[in-house]
Amino acid sequence: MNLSAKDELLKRLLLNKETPISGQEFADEYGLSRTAIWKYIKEFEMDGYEITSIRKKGYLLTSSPDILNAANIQKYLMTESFGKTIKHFDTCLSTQLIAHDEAQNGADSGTIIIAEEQTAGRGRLTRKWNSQMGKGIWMSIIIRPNLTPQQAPQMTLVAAVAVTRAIQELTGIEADIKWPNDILIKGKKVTGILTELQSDPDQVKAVILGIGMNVNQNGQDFPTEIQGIATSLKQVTGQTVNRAELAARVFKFLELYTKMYEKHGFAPIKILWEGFSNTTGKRIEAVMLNETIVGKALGISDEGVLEIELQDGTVRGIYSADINIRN
Ligand code: BT5
Repeated sequence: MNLSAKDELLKRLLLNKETPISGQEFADEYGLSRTAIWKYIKEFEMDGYEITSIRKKGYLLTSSPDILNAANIQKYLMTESFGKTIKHFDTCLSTQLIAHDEAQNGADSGTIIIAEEQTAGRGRLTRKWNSQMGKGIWMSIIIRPNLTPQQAPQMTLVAAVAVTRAIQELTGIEADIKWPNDILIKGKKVTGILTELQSDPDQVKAVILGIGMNVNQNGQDFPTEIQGIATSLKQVTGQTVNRAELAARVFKFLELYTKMYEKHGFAPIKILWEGFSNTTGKRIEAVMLNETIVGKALGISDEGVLEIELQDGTVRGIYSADINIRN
């Protein structure tokens, strides 16, 4: 996707911490004047970036206010273990890939892999996840709960409740959860969750919980094909949201609810989840790999399985599907 010249300039400054970016070359490349570039630099400085100008060489970013590195996030941390280890990347293919490697190499539960940009961010199945530089929170959390592989999909619901509570606490916005992994605001997706596993046949070794949160995008920042279905917290609140603080809140609730889940099972999570669900009681369509069914969503079972009442009164449990709400 095409970034605006201003976003592209910021991206280059963020990615080239050693090599100055030549204002003249950038101006030539984009057909802009030197003054236009200088104005962008002043705007970045107004936003809290510190930029040094090196004579005859160009601009170098020396400090950034809104970077998701350990130092910035840990300022806000309120947890025992989640977020104590944070590995931050300016850019990567997908934080899921890195987290899988880290988990394989014995990373502790609560380890976070977080990136400013993903160039091959992924959703469920083979879908893509748009992860623009500096605008969202793209992270994977390694959790080692005591679970069987059959129970693991419940971690998606634990994470959905944690994200929704974090958004509510920081911004006051009540988001909805659409089973199983979408967080929506006014029907548009603000966060997606991807739960992957490393497991023995009867014991989970690690849950790799991928969370993608749209935070500071403007509408036109999204690729056209998702502009109608995606939203960001900035679009909803009209204000830039502090990503580091939001990430720390997510860790707080994730740690709290993971502990609650391990200690008391799924029942308390189910109660919280149902309070945020936008599906319960509605007529929905569940699109699965081999079939699509329509019925009334009754809610989730004690295992986190979505229960749908079909026209003939029978109840079907759905383990994995895309849900569309029908009238
Ligand atoms: C998801 O998949 O919603 C899971 C997304 C998980 C992303 C995180 S980011 C950190 C970690 N690293 C990764 O590589 N992934 C995880 P799914 O339910 O399959 O939804 C994917 C669909 O959402 C796409 O097909 C698009 O229609 C839409 N989409 C893509 N990018 C989006 C965005 N930024 N905001 C809203 N919708 C988006």
